[in-house]
Formats: sequence, structure tokens, C-alpha cells
Amino acid sequence: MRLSRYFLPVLKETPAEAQIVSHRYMLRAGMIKQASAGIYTWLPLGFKVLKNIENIVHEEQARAGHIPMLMPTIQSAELWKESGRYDDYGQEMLRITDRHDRDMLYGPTNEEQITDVFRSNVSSYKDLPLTLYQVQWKFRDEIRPRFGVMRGREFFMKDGYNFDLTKEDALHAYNRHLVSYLRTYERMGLQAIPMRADGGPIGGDYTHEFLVLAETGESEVFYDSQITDLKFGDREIDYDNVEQCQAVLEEFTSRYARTDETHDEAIFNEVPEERRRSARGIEVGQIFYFGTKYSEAMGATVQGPDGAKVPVHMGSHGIGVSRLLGAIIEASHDDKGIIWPEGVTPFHCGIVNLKQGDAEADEACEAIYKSLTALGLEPLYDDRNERAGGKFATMDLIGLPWRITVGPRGLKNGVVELTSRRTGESEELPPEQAIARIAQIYGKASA
Ligand code: P5A
Repeated sequence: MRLSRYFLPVLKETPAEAQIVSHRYMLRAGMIKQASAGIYTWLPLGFKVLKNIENIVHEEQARAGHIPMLMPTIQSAELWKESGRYDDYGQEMLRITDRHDRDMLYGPTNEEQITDVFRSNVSSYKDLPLTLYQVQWKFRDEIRPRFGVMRGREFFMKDGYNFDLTKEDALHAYNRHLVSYLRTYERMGLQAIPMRADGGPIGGDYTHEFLVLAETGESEVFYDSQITDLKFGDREIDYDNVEQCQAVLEEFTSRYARTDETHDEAIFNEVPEERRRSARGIEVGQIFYFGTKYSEAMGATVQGPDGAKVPVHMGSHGIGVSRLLGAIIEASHDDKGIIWPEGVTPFHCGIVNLKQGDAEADEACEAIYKSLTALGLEPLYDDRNERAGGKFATMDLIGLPWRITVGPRGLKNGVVELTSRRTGESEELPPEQAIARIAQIYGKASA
């Protein structure tokens, strides 16, 4: 993409309404624009990162064997009356009446709707286990939407639902989700710690929240510091293997880590004092096992091996896709702007032309741009007729992890500059070598 042709409405001023750094940078970098309280327009740069995050979610769901689909945002109230949650959900639910006076709602979550899909189409245990999921907009009429996309009213969520014959099978689905979420967040450059939590309006006895530690987090958390040494890494997991998933679960959940809702001072005090931590965290996901709560209320049964009809065991599993943009920025920024992890960056690298209009510099930039593009990478070429200082400030603000700087002086010596946004370190290299390095970083074979 050439910046002269892109739509990147960066702001010079820090917007007064933004209280936390991720919200400030998302507004300043032209990623989002508030449409009304807690509701945002996703401008091209923000939309790109949102899609990158969504793609990682899809890839990791596929790896775990879960099946994507899409349900509508507007739901009929009838289903919610069946489950009993229509009244329970209270004012967070946006209720709508259509022209025929039918009660509708903008879905805050989809347990009822997916249970209806299941009961209409599945009647035998032979079709189990089954995990369906979607990535879809949700609406919760939060009393205090704030911090930009972090606590929105309209937000993008991955929501998955498992259907199993027995509690044991459903707990495997729970473990499988926990494992796949660890991998998902790590690919986004995040450490998200699974913590014992409370079921809230979704319900259930088994539930973990995934928290990214950050001072601006809305949740208070308590944990054993040893937990932050754990890394999932690139281990190969067979998601159908019950023992393997169980082993990962135990590794990541056996140490003390709880949100304030489930915090127990007496148990916490058994952790050696020097390892006890209390901190703030951003909840980027939550998984639940709630047994037959919805299947019994809504008649979602299957015929078991002995011919008897039994309600299915279910769980649901959510990732806050739009919230993750805020969480990643909170975890990765400096005073100049965002620092995107390579896994989610909107462009793989920036190209800054220090002297637009200089034939040699223009030509070198074009060549680098074309080579990177041919490798399947997406560079952002700042080809505007602007001061170098302004170009650097924009690149730093929007946070591309790598920058290639091209100027007449370097070119005389046959070199360009390759700079890491994270460390600020620069290196002078011939253009081909800079391209090869970028290709290597992103796992692309260069010629
Ligand atoms: C699990 C999937 C559920 O709704 N039902 C379907 C279950 N869980 S949850 O914890 O309530 O939400 C899942 C994740 O969505 C994000 N989230 C939000 N993001 C932005 N703004 C909001 N107002 C908001 N509310 C929830 C969180 O990341 C949460 O973990």
C-alpha cells in the first residue's frame, strides 16, 4: 500500500476523552472512530488488525477441530424465554420490537440460538462430539462503556459451543479450548493467564478467564508469580488426545491464579510470600462448562447408545476479538506509539522515502516495495511529499514492527537502513539484504 493512496486519518492532538493509552493510540493512529457511546467505526488500519486477529482465531479453531458457521446478530426473544434468560439478562440486553410487534433482541451471546440449531438437527449420540463456533458482533448495553474497544457496547467476539454425550467428554472439550486459547493468544504476542473465575450470567461451575496483565485492566487478579514463566510455545498437541490436553491444563492451571470473584485469601496464603502477586488484568477470553443447563431447558437431547434420550452436555467459549486490539496495545507500546507484534501487524514493514522526488530514492523504494509484495508481504510505503520527521512520527505511531529507510546518502554507499520498532536499533544493509531479513522474519522464502 502506498500511503499517498491510503486512508489513514491520523490525529495530531491527543483526544481528551481517551483515558488509557490503547484508546488514545487507536484514535490517534486513525484505527477507529466513535460512532456513538461504545460503538465504533473500524477505519482501514483498525479493520486490518481486527481481521488479522480474527484470522489467527480461525486458524487455531481449525487446528482444534472446531467448525465455523455464522448466526444472525438479531435474535428472537422466544428462545430466551425458553431458557429463562430473557428476564435474567436485564438491562444489558438491547431489546427491539419489530413492525409486527414481535420481541427481538440484538444478541449479547448465542447459547440459546445454537442450542436451537442443535435440537433441530441432531438426534443421535453418533453425531457427537460437536463444536461449532462463529466470530460475530455482539451487543451488550453496558452501563459504562469505556476505554474504547475495551468495553464497548457493540463488540466482536469469537463464540464457540460444544455438545457432548457425557460430562467427561464435555470436560475434554473444555480442556481442548483451554489449550487452543493458550496457543491463540501467544500467536498474538500476548501472555494470557487462565484464572479461576465466576460463571456470571452464562452460568456453570467450571470456568476460566484468560487475563493479560496490565495496569489499566478492569479486573483485580491474584496469582503465583511462577505462572508467568510458563510458555506454550510451538508444541505439537493432538487435540483429540484426552491425556495430552489434560496435561497442558494441569500445567497451566495448577498454580494459584484467580480473579477477585473467586479469590480465597486462605488458599492464596499457602503460596510462598515472595511469589504472591496481586495485579490488574484485561479479560480477553472465558471458557465455560455448564452441563445440561440449556439443553434441559430447551429440549436438546440425543438418543444415547442404550436408546434412551438424554440432554447433551454443553459449554461455551469466548474470545474478545475487538477487545484484543486494546489489550495488545496496552501490552506493547512506548511513548511514541503502538508496537505491533509481527503476528497481528497491519503491514509487515514500512518503507520511508527520505527524499520523495529524488529519482534514485524513488526508484529504490519502488524496487523494495515490489520485491516485498512479490514475496507475499504487505509493505506500507510512505511516498508522501513530507518531512522525514513527520514520516518517522507516523510510522512510530502506527507501530509497524520493521521500517526500511531509503535516502540518497545511503544509496550512494549502496545501503538502506533497517530499523526495529521494538528496540529502536538500526542497521545499514544493501536493499536485497534488508528484504531478505524481512522475508525471513515473516517466514517467507526470498529469491
Ligand atoms: C462464551 C462465548 C460469553 O459470552 N458465551 C459465548 C460466553 N462469555 S463472556 O465472557 O461474557 O464474553 C467473552 C469475551 O468477550 C469479551 N467481552 C467484551 N469485549 C468488549 N466489550 C465488551 N463489553 C465485552 N464483554 C465481553 C471479553 O473478552 C470476554 O472474555
